[in-house]
Amino acid sequence: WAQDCQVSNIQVMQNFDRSRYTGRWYAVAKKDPVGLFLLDNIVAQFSVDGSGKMTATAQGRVIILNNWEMCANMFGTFEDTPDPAKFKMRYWGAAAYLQSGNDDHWVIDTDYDNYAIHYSCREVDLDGTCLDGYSFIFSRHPNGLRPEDQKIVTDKKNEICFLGKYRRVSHTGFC
Ligand code: ODT
Repeated sequence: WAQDCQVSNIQVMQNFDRSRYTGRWYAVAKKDPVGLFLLDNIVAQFSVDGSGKMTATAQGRVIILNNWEMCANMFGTFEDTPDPAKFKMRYWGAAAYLQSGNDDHWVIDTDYDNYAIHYSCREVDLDGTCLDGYSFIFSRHPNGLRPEDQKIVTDKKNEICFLGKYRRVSHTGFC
């Protein structure tokens, strides 16, 4: 079928359940945005607070000021939208020199127990496709995706028009 790659047509997780999404997720692959920030050893931890709002922390290796390598401690709060799988993520670092911002945060697909596919388009082009975006493939397992989840993830990478643009995210114990 012909893919139009319109950001507004991207299908997200149906009936997303934020409570089942809580806990630890290991990034196993990443499609970088312009001016990438998190390099590798990326782990995210999602929570739902007493009022039902989703929050998260993340760690990852970064290089700041061109050659200073460190482990970034990041925080995010998620603003709900009419679609339960689409959020606005406000994020900032434990230190002021770390990146901060406000990005879309869409959950494309997850089985909650093994894999999750995240998507964020930062800049939509005039033709409605994504000009600058990033995406994480998350696993509950630090060593990667189970073989049975790989086809699902590949199909979704294709659907969000990022197939072939991912790199593997290594976990070496740096963070
Ligand atoms: O690394 C990049 O190049 C862009 C990503 C920067 C955003 C990192 C902010 C993380 C804030 C804490 C939230 C954790 C949730 C992580 C889930 C998906 C990735 C944003």
